[in-house]
Amino acid sequence: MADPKSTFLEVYSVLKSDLLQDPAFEFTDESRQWLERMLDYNVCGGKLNRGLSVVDSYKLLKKGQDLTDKEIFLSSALGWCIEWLQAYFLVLDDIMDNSVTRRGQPCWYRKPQVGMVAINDGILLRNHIHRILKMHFRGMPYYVDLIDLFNEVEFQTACGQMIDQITTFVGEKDLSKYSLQIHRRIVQYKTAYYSFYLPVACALLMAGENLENHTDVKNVLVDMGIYFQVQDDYLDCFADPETLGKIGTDIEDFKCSWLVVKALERCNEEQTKILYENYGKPQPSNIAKVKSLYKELDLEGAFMEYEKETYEKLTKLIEAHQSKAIQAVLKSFLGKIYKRQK
Ligand code: GPP
Ligand code: MG
Ligand code: MG
Repeated sequence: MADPKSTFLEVYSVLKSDLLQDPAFEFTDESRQWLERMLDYNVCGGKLNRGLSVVDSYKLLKKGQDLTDKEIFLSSALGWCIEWLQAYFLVLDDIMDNSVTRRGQPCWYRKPQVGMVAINDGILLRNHIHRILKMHFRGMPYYVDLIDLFNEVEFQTACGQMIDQITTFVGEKDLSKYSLQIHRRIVQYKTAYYSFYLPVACALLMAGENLENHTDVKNVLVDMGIYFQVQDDYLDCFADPETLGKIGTDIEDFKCSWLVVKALERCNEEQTKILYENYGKPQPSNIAKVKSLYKELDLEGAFMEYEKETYEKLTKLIEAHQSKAIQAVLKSFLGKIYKRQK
C-alpha cells in the first residue's frame, strides 16, 4: 500500500484536473496555466496536517476497519477542501498582515505579475471548495450538513480575522486594551474552528454522525486550537524563520499576540514604558528593543510553562471522553502539535 501522504497527493491531482476542466468556464491555455500555477503555489507546500487529519480521524472513527477506495478518496477530498480553505485564508491574510514569506517562499501577492490579482485568486480558491463539494458529495446524505459546516466555519474565521485586524488599528494604538481574554477571543475565531474543529467535524459527518451530539468534542478542539495559535504567536518571534518558513510580523503589526499580553503582565513601570514606546513600529531598532524585553521577561520560560500546563489539561479532558475512538482522534491531534517547531 502506498503511504497515506502520497495517496493524499494523488487525490490533489484528480481534484486539480477537475477544476482545470470546469465546464462552467471556457478556459484558454493562458487562464488554465494561471490557475494551475496558482493552485500548486498556494494549496500545496504546507504541512498538510489539517487535510491529512480528516483521513486519519475518519480511520480512527471506523475503529481500524480497512477503508474502501471510495472512502479514502472522499475523506481525502474533504481534507483537500480544508487545505483549499487554508490557502484562501493565507493568500488574503498575507496581504492584510503585509507579510513577506510563507512556507519558505515569497507570499503569493509579492510575486511579480501577481500583486492584487491575489485577491481574486483568494476568491477563486474559496469558490473551488464548493465546486469540489458539489462534484463529489452532492448525492451524499450529509451534503447539506457539509455545506453548512464550511459556511459556518468560514464565517467564524472571517469574524476572528475582523477582530484581529481592527484591534490593531482602530483609534490610537493603545496597548492597555490588550488582555488574555481579548487574545482568546481573537484566536478562538480566527484559528481554532477551521484548523481543529473542521477536520474532525468533516470526519464525523462522513461517519454518519450528527454534529449536534458532539459539542464536547468541539470544545476540546477549540481549546486545542487556542493552544496552537499561542504556539504560532510564540514562534512568530522566537523561531528561526528558515525553519518556520515565514518571517514574523506581529511586533511591527501591533498584534494582540500572546507574547505581548504576557509581557504586559510581567512588566514593571520602566519596562512598560519601553513596550509602549516600541511596540507596533516598523523600524528594526524598535523591533529589537521589544525582542530584548521579551528575553529579559523570560517569555520563553512563560511559554514553556503554559505549554506543559495546557498539554496536561487537554490530556485530562480527552481521557474523560466516553468514546475510545474519539479519544484516539483527539490524542492524535494533540500529539501532532505538542512542542512543534514549525
Ligand atoms: C492567520 O493568523 C489567520 C488566518 C489564516 C485567518 C485568515 C482569515 C481570513 C478571512 C483571511 P496569523 O496572521 O496570526 O497567521 P500567520 O502568522 O500564519 O500569518
Ligand atoms: Mg493575521
Ligand atoms: Mg498573518
